[in-house]
Amino acid sequence: TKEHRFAAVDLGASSGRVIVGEVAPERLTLHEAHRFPNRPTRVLGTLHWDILSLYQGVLNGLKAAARNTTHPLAGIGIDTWAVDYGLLAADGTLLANPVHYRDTRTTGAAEKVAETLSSQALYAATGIQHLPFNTIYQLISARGTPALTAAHRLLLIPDLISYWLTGEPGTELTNASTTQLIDPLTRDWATPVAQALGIDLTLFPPLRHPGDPAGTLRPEVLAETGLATPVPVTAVGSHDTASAVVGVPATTPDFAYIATGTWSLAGLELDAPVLTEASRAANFTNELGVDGTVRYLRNIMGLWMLQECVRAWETRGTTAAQATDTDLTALLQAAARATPLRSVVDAGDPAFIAPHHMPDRIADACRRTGQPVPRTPAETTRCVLDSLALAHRRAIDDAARLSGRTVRTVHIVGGGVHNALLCQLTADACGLPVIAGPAEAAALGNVLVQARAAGVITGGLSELRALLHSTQPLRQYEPTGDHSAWDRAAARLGDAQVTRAAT
Ligand code: ADP
Ligand code: LRH
Repeated sequence: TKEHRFAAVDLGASSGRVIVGEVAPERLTLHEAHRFPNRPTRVLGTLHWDILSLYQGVLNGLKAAARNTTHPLAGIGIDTWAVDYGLLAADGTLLANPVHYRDTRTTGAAEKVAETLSSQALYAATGIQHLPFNTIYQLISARGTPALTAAHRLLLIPDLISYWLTGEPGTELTNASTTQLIDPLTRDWATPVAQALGIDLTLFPPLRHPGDPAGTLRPEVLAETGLATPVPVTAVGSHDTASAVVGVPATTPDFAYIATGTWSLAGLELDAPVLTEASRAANFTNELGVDGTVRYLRNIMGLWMLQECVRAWETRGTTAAQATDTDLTALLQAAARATPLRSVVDAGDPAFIAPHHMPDRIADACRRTGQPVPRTPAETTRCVLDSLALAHRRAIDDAARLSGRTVRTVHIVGGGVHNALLCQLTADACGLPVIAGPAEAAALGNVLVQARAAGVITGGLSELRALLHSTQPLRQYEPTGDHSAWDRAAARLGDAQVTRAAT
């Protein structure tokens, strides 16, 4: 059978990549055409995405994909992180550089929203967990700014990249759900919420669904990348986590997933949202998934905590011995030898969202909870990984309880698959087998949705996942150790984590 090649543009908070997937009914192989760093830039106190440099990375990636191919690309799909957006003038000009969700401009916005709409009413209407940077809070904070006042159109980040490639505006549904402006029951705009908050929904172009056509590459993009005309762009699960969940190689229905990268997104795939008060109080989200599914999950700080520690240790100008210790592989080996569960922190705590001073903030949290303060990079790394594993277990237990489901297997996908210690600790904490892989699940989910839309493969999510299971390298971790040690570690954190969302 003939193979078809699809390019996945996958922009994560730590790196962007263009990955080419070769697909035939029984075959699926990936190769990375290009990877580039994603480094936010602070300008006059505001943290921005360097969006043009990211777009240049996309173009370079498509050029590399064109160079390495003997036959033409059958399509392109784009997924990125959620919630952020660019504002356009009527002629399509970008009015301001997109602001990073870790910027502090949204401080106080939730309180402002609560004056018009209670958190109960907001959750009942949208099913979205409270995160300080949800798009509604960004829009409330940006009210009255020159860019928002002048804006003719708002494009979420993947839709912005797609628009620059094709000239065709749209709003892809899975990512639109993270704005907190979508009703998870109708899977359409939550007009009453927008009206109550004075948010103008006409800024958003019409909704697109994963698998819908999203235009073809513009002539100047073809010229710059050397691709043969015409190359279609297809809407995929444009929220990276939606594509990553498609990329979970599950073979049974009783699985939980953890998409690990800059964030850990841990939860279940459901057919319908859970909008109960208990679910709101536990801060679970009902983001929309591919094929009518709901991604019932909780955001956990993720490997961001480790990335920021490493950055702090590097910039502190460490001694030669400590510098070797901050090399990621060496650091993880040392962390594996460190005392288990010596101190843990709440990896769901929004106190860890902002950049800078991560080792100090971790030390403070240990001190506050009466636990030993980690003294070395290895001890701090162990504390982060133990804490992530504990938060993974908590999210999966809570998701199962709140949705009435049973979990027998945990799938880990994303960059954390490369971290064997994190995978093992997660198996130990959950007391369940962990299947780790693929690391590039978002790119795979992106490619599979394109390939199905093009008619190269057929079936629902279980057929797509069977193809992943039979073609991608996976590694299984069995739970080990004394399970009650995790209960005791959880008890040290007290009730602070349970009650946070309810306030
Ligand atoms: P994002 O998509 O959010 O940018 P990724 O899924 O690419 O994130 O995951 C990035 C993280 O994966 C890194 O911060 C790092 O902790 C982890 N990672 C990547 N490669 C390795 C590796 N070889 N060993 C250990 N960890 C790794
Ligand atoms: C992961 C992710 C996550 C969002 C966050 C903003 O990349 O998309 O699902 O909550 O970034």
